[in-house]
This record gives sequence, structure tokens and C-alpha cells, in this order.
Amino acid sequence: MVISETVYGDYLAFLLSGKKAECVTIVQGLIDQKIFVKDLYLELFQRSMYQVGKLWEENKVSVATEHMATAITEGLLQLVYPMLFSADHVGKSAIIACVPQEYHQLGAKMVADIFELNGWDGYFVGANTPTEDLLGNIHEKKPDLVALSMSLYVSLKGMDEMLQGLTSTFPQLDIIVGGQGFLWGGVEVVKSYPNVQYVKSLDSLVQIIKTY
Ligand code: B12
Repeated sequence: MVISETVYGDYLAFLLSGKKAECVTIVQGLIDQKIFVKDLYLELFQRSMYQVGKLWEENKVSVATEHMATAITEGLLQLVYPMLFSADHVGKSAIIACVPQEYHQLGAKMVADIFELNGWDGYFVGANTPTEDLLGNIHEKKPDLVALSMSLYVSLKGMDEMLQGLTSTFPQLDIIVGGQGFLWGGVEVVKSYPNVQYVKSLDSLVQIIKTY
């Protein structure tokens, strides 16, 4: 781990108590120390949000606290912005969307940032994206790749319908899918589409981007 347990513990305590300024100080400190964006995302933002989810599931924090922690984390992602756009542009682009009925968008935002870090344009179009709108966006932007995020296993049907819509309209389009929803299954659905690939982690995503 790059981030120490002490720093993580302090950050989590500040996040849960809504102390934004203290969270900013920790994150800015890590950025000043030139932490890799991926380490910051996984070891601080993802780890703490997974812990928030666990505490919420165990009734140890309220929905309000979970919403507050999410809002703070979304704000903190902006601190990373100056680091994102320093890479040389490679002339490629990706659209990143959450599948229908999927309101978890933090992971998808991070995926969009990883594209930017690697010199791509990463167009993040947000939570609960309707298939029709995504099709219009693909027409307009003509991306090299589309990335879909699924956090809930119950979103699988929506993702499958979205994949049907995308692949029938754009049979040559390369699509990747990922997210926590796949912990419970769904890879078999993805495999039935020739140009669609399940990508398990940000590390695997970076490999794909670099070899694309
Ligand atoms: C914040 C949150 C919410 C917020 C989201 C707001 C927002 N702006 O995003 C709101 C309030 C909307 C919400 C609602 C719900 N939530 Co919620 N939520 C969470 C929480 C606490 C954090 C999510 C998060 O940001 N994680 C951090 C990000 C960085 O992680 P990530 O999403 O996994 O993304 C990473 C990877 O998966 C990957 N990735 C993601 N997408 C993609 C795509 C590609 C292509 C690739 C390569 C990689 C990739 O990259 C990211 C970086 O590594 C999680 C807890 C958890 N374990 O995540 C619960 C959690 C996901 N929610 C849960 C539940 C149950 C719900 C609700 C059903 C609750 C309810 N009864 O209403 C609703 C469903 C809403 C819906 N239809 O989407 C459960 C799901 C359990 C399950 N078995 O599926 C969880 C796990 C909490 C829990 N412990 O029980 N939630």
C-alpha cells in the first residue's frame, strides 16, 4: 500500500464527520507528494467508500452520512483534475456511461479519468444513461471505445438491453464493461457479444488503453 493506515484512518474519520477542509488537506498533500492517481483512487477514495457502504449496511452510519461522504468524494476528484490533462493527446476517445437504472457513478467517473490520464478524451455521461441518448452521443462523438459501468447485479438486465441496442446499431464498436455488479455474475452475458469485453480492474483497464 502506498497510503499509510494512519493517513487512511484520519481521512475516513474526516469523511464520515463531514470535515471537507481536512479531507482536502490530506488529498492535496498526497497530490503534492506526486502520488499516482490510480493509487489515490483505489487506496483512498474507493477503499473509504467501500467502508462507508459496509458501515451503512451494518446500520452504523445513516443514509445522510453516506450521501455526504459521496458528495465530498465527488468534490475531491476535482483536485486531481490538473494531473489528468498533462499527458500527450493520442487522438483517441471513449464514452463512459452507467447502465440504465444505475445511480452509482463514482467508479465510472474514475474510469473516465483513467482514459484522460492516458491521453484519451474520456467523455463521462453519467448515471442512469438511457440507451437512446447514448446512441445519439456515439453518433456525435464517434468514440474508439465505449465503457459501461454496472454496480448492482440487478442492473444486469438493463445492461444487456443496452448492449443489444449498441451492438445492433454499431456492430463494429468496441465496448468494455466493468464494476462491482459483476462480483455476483453477468460475465456470461457479456461473452455472448463478440465486441464486448469485461474488464475487472483499473490495472486491466490501463493495460487495454496502452495496447489499444
Ligand atoms: C455511494 C453509494 C450509493 C449512492 C451513489 C451516488 C453516486 N453519486 O454515485 C446512492 C445513494 C445513489 C446509492 C444507491 C443505492 N445503493 Co449504493 N452504494 C454506495 C456506496 C457506499 C459507494 C459506491 C462507490 O462510490 N464506490 C466507490 C467506487 C470507486 O467503486 P466502484 O463503483 O466499485 O468502482 C470501481 C470499480 O468497480 C471499477 N469500475 C466501475 N465501473 C467500471 C466500468 C469499467 C468499464 C471498468 C473497467 C471498471 C469499472 O472502477 C472503480 C475504481 O476501481 C456502495 C458501497 C460500495 N461497496 O461501493 C453502495 C452499494 C453499491 N449500494 C448498494 C445498494 C444496495 C444501493 C441501493 C439499492 C440502496 C437502496 N435500497 O436504495 C441503491 C440503488 C440505486 C441504483 N439503482 O443505482 C449496495 C449494493 C449491494 C449489492 N449486492 O449489489 C452497496 C455495495 C452497499 C452495501 N454494502 O450494501 N448508493
